[in-house]
Amino acid sequence: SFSETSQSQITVRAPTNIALIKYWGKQDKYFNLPLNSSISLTVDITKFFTETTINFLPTPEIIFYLNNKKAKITNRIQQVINTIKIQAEPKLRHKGLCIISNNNFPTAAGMASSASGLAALTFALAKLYQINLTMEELSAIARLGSGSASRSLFGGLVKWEKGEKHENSTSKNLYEKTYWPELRLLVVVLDSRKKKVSSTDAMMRKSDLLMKRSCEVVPENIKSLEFAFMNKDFPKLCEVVMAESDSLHEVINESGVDYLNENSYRMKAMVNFFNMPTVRSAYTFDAGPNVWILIKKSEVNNFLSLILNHFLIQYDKLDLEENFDQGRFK
Ligand code: 2P0
Repeated sequence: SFSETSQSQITVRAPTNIALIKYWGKQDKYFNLPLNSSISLTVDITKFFTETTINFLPTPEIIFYLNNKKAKITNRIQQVINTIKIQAEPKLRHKGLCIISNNNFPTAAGMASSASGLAALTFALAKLYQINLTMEELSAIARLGSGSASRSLFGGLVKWEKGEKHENSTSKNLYEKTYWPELRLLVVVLDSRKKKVSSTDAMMRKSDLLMKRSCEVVPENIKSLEFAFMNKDFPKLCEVVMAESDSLHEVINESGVDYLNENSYRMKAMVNFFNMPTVRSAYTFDAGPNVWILIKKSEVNNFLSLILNHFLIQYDKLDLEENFDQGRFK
């Protein structure tokens, strides 16, 4: 969604997305081409989004504020700006930019802030410089900024085809969100701090397991997920989603990084418990400890009761221990 207040200012909101089939590993670093295709669900734009406002400046500098703090223009952001600017009218190319970007959720904590951020930036720049590109073309440019951003330009279930060059590594919508209206995504924020190892760095660690994942495991999982979606087979969908998340974290762990924390493992155990005897939810983790739960609307309250009870009991215990430490019960 976007609003234009004048020709020299634009405000855009882009939602985040959560990968069910994960992007991990690059075939080309400069163009940010992935090792494998990926599939995601775009999150409701009113819930988790980046809002970006861009103004032209009379002088040629670029000023960037991220979450109310002055931030660095990374090479990747610069690449997005350059790719769009070069297609603009010459009179606009010499102007500077003031970019103000805010996330309404934790930044760089494995909640896909780069996805919504770079999608918003790409769309806003294209509007500001008045260049006419299809959404697929825009998704290729957003990809230069951050791989997962390529998917955030679309709603519903979105597939990013890995492609083999800049022009055909693009995303497209597979199903609108109205196709399966019972689907819900819950997020449990277990740690909102910025992660220690960025996914961009972690995914550069090549291994046999990563190659096996991208060549064999992912293509099979994509087939199963598309089949489950076509048949609206929820248990099957959940099984693929959990297998995908486990496969990703197996590769990540092998490279010496573990993004999950103790509570992430507790959440996995709770989903497994909830899924007995029939599968009715799925966990999925990105490059962070926070868990996303795929579930049907009718089951949301049942699941929330389970986790609230569990964490309340944990919390009670902690509280007692703290009070003991402080000698209050002596
Ligand atoms: C995904 N992730 O498909 C996967 C799953 C994390 C785990 O895309 O280097 O920030 O900017 O292209 O998009 C996170 O990686 O990486 C990511 P870059 P990005 O959503």
